Amino acid sequence: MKHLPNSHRHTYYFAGSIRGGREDVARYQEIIEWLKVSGDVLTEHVGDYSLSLKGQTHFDDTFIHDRDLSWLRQADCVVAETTHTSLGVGYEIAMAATYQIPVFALHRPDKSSLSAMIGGCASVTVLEYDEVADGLEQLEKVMSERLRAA
Ligand code: 6K6
Repeated sequence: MKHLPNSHRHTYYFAGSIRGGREDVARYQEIIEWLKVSGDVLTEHVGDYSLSLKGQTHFDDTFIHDRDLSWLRQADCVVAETTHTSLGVGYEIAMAATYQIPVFALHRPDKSSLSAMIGGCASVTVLEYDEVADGLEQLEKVMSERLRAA
């Protein structure tokens, strides 16, 4: 698979379900690894198998919320995997829209229906896919059109 040109490294914020359920973590990890070729992923832990639903965390929720929002503000774009519904991911998408940061939402329509509040949001480009390779191909195309090199 091709990747975005390496002339400019982007800063990505990846969003995927944590307390909403970890069933898609392998998929998140694949997407994150692909993003890391062309940029820095601020939220690599979202694809970490050891970050389990009930797992211990060193940080309280206020710290997580404030740190994640400060990362979000630094990102060139948000890449979200929205198939597994998550309040946190929905909130991150809404905040990205508020900060006018583009959001690319990878969604598997045969597994779940995307909320109209995400699908209908002007900041969100929805990429419907099934196999990860197909999703990443669409992502590459849309990111090279939408993210300008610095
Ligand atoms: C760890 C183990 C159980 O809960 C945690 C919380 N730790 C988090 N650490 C970092 N980011 C988080 C955490 N919880 C939520 N987020 C952010 O919200 C991530 O960036 C995800 O994209 C999103 C997931 O939200 P939920 O509602 O599914 O947890």
